[in-house]
Amino acid sequence: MTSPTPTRLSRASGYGRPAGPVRIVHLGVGNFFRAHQAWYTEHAPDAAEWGIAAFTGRSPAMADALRPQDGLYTLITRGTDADSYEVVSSLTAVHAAAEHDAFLEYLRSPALAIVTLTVTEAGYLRGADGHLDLANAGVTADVEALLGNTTAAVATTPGRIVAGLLARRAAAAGPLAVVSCDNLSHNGEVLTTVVSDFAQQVDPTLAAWIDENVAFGTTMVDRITPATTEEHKASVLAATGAVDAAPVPTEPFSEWVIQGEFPNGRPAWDAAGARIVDDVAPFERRKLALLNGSHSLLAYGATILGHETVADAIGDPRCLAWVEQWWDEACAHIPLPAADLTAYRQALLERYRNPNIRHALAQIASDGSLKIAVRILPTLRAELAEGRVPIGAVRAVAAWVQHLRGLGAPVRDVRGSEVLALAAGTLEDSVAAVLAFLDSDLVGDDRLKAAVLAQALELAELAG
Ligand code: CS2
Repeated sequence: MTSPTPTRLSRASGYGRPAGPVRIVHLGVGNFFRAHQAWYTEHAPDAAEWGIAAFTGRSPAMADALRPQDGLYTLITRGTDADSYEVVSSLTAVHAAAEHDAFLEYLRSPALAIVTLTVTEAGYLRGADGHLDLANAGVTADVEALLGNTTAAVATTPGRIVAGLLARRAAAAGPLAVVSCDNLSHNGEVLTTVVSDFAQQVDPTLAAWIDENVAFGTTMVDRITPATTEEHKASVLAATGAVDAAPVPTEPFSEWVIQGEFPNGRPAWDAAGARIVDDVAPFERRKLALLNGSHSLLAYGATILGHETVADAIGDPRCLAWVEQWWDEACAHIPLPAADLTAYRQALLERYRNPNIRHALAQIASDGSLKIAVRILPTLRAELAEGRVPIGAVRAVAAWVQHLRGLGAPVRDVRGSEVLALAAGTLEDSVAAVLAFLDSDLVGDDRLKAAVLAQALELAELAG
């Protein structure tokens, strides 16, 4: 068999479609966005009319990798039996976050219709009360910068959005939709709150303009997308002959449920499989609890047993039993028909067992300080309110306690030093400190405290 001649992926060398006009700006050009929203845009029948200008987070690495290949990249869809390769052309431009003037220029364009975000749970900079954390150093610096000059460079997500909206208002460029695609409950509401709080600090008159012109959308997003490795680059080269510095591996499954208005239009994402609904909440609850909740449980618990990937973990009957127990508890509080939930669980098991998706538990373990609250606590609270101590949920919390104390995956957390301090002292001290950190109402519940301690001890024994 002869291999194809290697060619750098670019439009000039014949790959992809012509770039569409920029009508969407995206913040957070990571692998998930490229496997999900950019892919839906690629598959919309009107894709040619919808180009995306994507901005990186703090690291410009993705812009450096994608620019020489005109924003094109290969999506590798790894099924249980076969892989497929597809060049995605929906990124018209890729910028580093520092290219703030370019961001403002897009926002000044009346053609721009949508700003979307995948900035992770940490990007919203919420304080304990759900409002913008005004004590955060990045927020303070950005507020100061915009008070001096509305076009000054800013770095936080709320700061960037507010700067963009100020530029759009000044240019009288009209309405747009701003849509969060992060794994948070009520992500649209969360974004509205932090953006409004930020705007209040720099220009209270912006609130009325936002009310009139900005539609914040709420979405449930789902596609398991591991990090790219050298093996992925090599497989693209071998299968297609393209030299791609940043291919994206993903699974065949994909889901996007969207609630909200798009006052300046949107791609026909629904024709590409997205669902437009009046109320995204039940879908969001189902996904955050069943998928992300079990992911976090495995990320802390199964790594204590020595597993490295989701597929390894779910192949261990002990971990499978933990996941099933957690799902039983969570399902009692998800307002969807039982048959739907059963089918969803079955599909999740198949997705987790896909041996060709090497989804690292250590990657999922990051930022537990934010993820546990969204994924585990709603079920924990709901069960406690009904008089039950849910052992599946308790085990997830106990595994996080042990993770912070050094068992299993290494700790990588935006609130690193704060959460590591919770783990100091005896195990009993750590359990109390972690519960107090998660929710001050939980720490007074002696039955819960005892259950978390018991599960934490059991996990430590399993570690050997
Ligand atoms: C994972 C998610 O890393 C994590 O925390 O739970 O990224 C998960 O893979 C996606 O939400 C799947 O849609």
